[in-house]
Amino acid sequence: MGVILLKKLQGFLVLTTITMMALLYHLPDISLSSRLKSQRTRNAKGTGQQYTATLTNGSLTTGGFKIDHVRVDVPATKIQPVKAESDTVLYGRMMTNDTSQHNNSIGPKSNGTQVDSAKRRNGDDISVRRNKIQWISTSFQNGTKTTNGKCCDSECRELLTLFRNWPTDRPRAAFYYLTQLSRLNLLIESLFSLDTYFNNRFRYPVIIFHEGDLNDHMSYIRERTKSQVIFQLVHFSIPDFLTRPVPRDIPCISHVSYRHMCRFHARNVYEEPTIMTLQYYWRLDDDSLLLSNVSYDVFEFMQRHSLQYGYLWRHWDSLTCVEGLWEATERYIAESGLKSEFFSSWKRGYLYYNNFEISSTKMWLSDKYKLYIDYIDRLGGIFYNRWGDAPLHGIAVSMFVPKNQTYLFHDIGYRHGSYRHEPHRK
Ligand SMILES: Nc1nc2c(ncn2[C@@H]2O[C@H](COP(=O)(O)OP(=O)(O)O)[C@@H](O)[C@H]2O)c(=O)[nH]1
Ligand SMILES: [Mg+2]
Repeated sequence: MGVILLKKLQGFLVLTTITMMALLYHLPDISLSSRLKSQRTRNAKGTGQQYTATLTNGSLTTGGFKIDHVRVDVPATKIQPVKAESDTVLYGRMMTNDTSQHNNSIGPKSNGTQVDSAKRRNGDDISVRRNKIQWISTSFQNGTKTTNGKCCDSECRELLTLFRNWPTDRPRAAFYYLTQLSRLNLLIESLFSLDTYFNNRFRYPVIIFHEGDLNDHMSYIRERTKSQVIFQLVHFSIPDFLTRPVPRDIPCISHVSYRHMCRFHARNVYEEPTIMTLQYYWRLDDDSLLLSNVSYDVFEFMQRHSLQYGYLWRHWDSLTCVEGLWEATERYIAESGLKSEFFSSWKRGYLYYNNFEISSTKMWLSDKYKLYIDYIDRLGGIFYNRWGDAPLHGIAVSMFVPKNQTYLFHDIGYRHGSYRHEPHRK
């Protein structure tokens, strides 16, 4: 009897040891979560809760180990990673038992750490980046609007599902178009060239932004491309802060709708939940065509070489169209104390021909770009003049991206209107 009891005790001890070892095995998770400290305070008016998550040592790195749990010290809340990738990005879903919404408004902290303002709910998808916790697509279940006034609809959720199952060694990237029904045939042609020369092989999703005029044509488009297409609705309106009426005719010929398009590419696209989930994008217009085979994965190429901005051509814009833009930018630079050698060498009127643009989202989603573009936007020059997305992108890249992280894709054959780029060796 005594022997049996002793054996049982032994068995129990072995089991306990195994459990302890299993717990210890997860130690990296615990140490990771312990770096992510958060404080809970009342906001200034005392009317609500404010949560501040701080990465105490300034960075959140996966350090090569698998992360199973990151806990933000908000009551009953944890972030359940769906996937950990590269060294600084964690992509996951917030799990909480707390069903109330927290409408947070939290600015940058002195150490640069920031939490996006967002309504957080159970099941919200998030990404955690270096120094930044970003609720990328909040309130998925009930259609509540995100901070930019949009919600991640069923199409957008398809993209997130795709990325949840995405191989960890591939960048999270997509193509994007803004288009309209009147150019449907152009779009189909463009997609065909994209499939033929790149995407049948590399299989990145294609996001198509439209104003609702494609609602009845989605299946038609899907039947004509092998790429996975995500449709996203956009609404254009003159921003409320513009007090003067926007003239129809301006010295630089462009319809008001064209100026909406410019504002979309320069600003609003970076508040789109779909774009915010990406590491890289390749923008094309519906009148863009690939002309020949692209034999390598351009997104992996960008990642491997730490590139941020890829282009084909730089040229000049009419200075009439961008009147006031350079002065405004120089004022901004003086006020913000920014220093950039690249910008100093960037000539007035210079731009990237950005109907072809292969870019990391890093800078476009950053606070420094947001602050700059908001400043520019509020001046109204996008509508009163025609401060286009191309000059704005050129300025932003030269201000915020080191020149050696820009790259001319000399080996890609491309056509846009009368512009033609023949692939060539360097
Ligand atoms: N939905 C929508 N798309 C537009 C509008 N204006 C331009 N676009 C799209 O934005 C992209 C750039 O416009 P495009 O006319 O090609 O500009 P350009 O290349 O500067 O001549 C194209 O894919 C257009 O179809 C618009 O008012 N509404
Ligand atoms: Mg075009």
